Amino acid sequence: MTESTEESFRVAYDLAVVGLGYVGMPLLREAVGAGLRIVGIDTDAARVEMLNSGRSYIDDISADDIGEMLAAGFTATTDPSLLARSAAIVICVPTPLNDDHAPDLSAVRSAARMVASYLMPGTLVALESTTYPGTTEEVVRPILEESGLVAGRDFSLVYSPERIDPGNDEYGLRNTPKIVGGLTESCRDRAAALYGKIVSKVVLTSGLREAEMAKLLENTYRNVNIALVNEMAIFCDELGIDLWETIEAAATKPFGFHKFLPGPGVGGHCIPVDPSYLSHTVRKLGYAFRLAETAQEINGRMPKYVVSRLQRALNRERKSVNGARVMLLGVTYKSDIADDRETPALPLARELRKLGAELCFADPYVRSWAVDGVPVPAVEAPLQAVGDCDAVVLLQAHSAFDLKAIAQRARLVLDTRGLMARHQNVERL
Ligand code: SAJ
Repeated sequence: MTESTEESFRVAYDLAVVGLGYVGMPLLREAVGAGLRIVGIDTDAARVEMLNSGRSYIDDISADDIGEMLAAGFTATTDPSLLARSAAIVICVPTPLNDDHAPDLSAVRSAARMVASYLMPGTLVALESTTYPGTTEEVVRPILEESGLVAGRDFSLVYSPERIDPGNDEYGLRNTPKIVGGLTESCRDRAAALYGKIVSKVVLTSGLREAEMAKLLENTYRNVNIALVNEMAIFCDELGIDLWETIEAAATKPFGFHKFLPGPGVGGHCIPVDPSYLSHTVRKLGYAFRLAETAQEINGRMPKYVVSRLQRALNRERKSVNGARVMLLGVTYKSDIADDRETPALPLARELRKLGAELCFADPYVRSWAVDGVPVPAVEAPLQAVGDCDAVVLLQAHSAFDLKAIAQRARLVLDTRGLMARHQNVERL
């Protein structure tokens, strides 16, 4: 067989994705929609089984989506050997923080080792996991080159940050510009050709690090600006200034201002995590990324601040937190999604329990919830139950909540989202 025949025989897939989560699955969905031959690899056999039986565990991917993907030839597998038969491999695995709040690249490393075991000449490898500048070249590249192949010569190596916003109905993979940086220009341009089939706009950077840094800038920008309004919420309350109204007024400025709102703390696997990846890199230079670290401290302090505001509100009713029946409305990390990673509801509940509160929660996306292994009673119909509580704390304003009716029936509401009209029983952060 000629080389091209051999190559065409070897290549059964245009795209293999390693990591079938909220990033990998939308990528596969768009790829199969673009007519690409795809395969998904995951180490979690239960996830693989669910996908192959047409079920979804991703907020933004329906069972119908999975069915269409399967009908178009998609399969999920735990067998990494199929990587040897794919022209391109994209790694979409989690990059959390470890217990010391330092970057945890264990999933990236193990995915890279998996890829290296089956890496064939001519393959394009892309990392999409959010990480600190230098990861692709200094961590992933050496692992891949354990295959004996040389990056930039025998295979292409790029970084393209994932920009999936869970629950965002307006912006998805296809209509969000995709940044691509390569080890070499030819690596980059090869990836741009592939991504160009899947997304409407590809944005090229001169190198891997600029692409890695762009994502961290995006999310550190968010974290810092959320911290700004969170810190302002604390002193505006003491100054007797309505910050919510202030922000709405400032947001009328058609340029140079982007609205952020205070809240009970910053959750999710992106915003509270990504800036720490950048701080970690800067500290290698011998000094701190002060703005990012201060923002983390301010945002991390909000759950305790919410407790102090609840204490003050209960005291006005001559009640203490100790023994108070408190309902938490919304325990996920943001409204209208089921993800509860890094949710501020957890430290808040922990603190309230320490003070002796009797907790319950209501969240249409969460059937059962435990804090430090101790279940928190779930309330199916909050409207019927708020009257029996001493206080209700609105944390995530899921659309399913009838906030007006809750405000009318509750004895006391602490609204951390500024969505309820102020009333003698409704206090806003
Ligand atoms: N939050 C506030 N105030 C705000 C905005 C957010 O307290 O003004 C809180 C939320 O309640 C949540 C946390 O911050 O607990 C994160 O919220 P988020 O809206 O940033 O949502 P995420 O974490 O899903 O962030 C994703 C990110 N997407 C990617 O990393 C690809 C982020 O870059 C997006 O900008 C963000 O969605 C978005 O715009 O919704």
